[in-house]
Amino acid sequence: MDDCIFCQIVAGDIPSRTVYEDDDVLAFLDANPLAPGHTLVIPKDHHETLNDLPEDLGSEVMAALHRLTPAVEDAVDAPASTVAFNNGEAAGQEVPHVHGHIVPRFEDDGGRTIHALVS
Ligand code: D5M
Repeated sequence: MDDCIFCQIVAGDIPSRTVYEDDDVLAFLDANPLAPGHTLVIPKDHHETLNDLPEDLGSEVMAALHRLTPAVEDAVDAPASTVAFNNGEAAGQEVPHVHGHIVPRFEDDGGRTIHALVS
């Protein structure tokens, strides 16, 4: 999709800070982080929401989230993280290309980050 910002990142037309990449999945740092290490995990192919995502590709995204979540936590010394998808515009999804958020969480963050993610 030419006008999709995440497709442009996949194509290398917009810079991003890559965290992980394989044939099907890309992970990069969020440009507007809710916490240090806030990472987005996307399928390289364009699908707007989880509802549109083929099951096998959803499994690839989930496998990447599973591997990356502890690595991101370790990288920023976070004891926990919020892992979530805003799925559809009414749910707060601003970029219409499926993406999972890994938001590192800290003992003293007061739960603010999850409220921002779902607002
Ligand atoms: O989250 C969309 C997220 O995408 C939001 O946290 C900012 C992030 N974003 C937007 N543009 C970029 C670029 N160019 N690089 C990295 N991150 C970006 P949503 O769940 O759709 O509200």
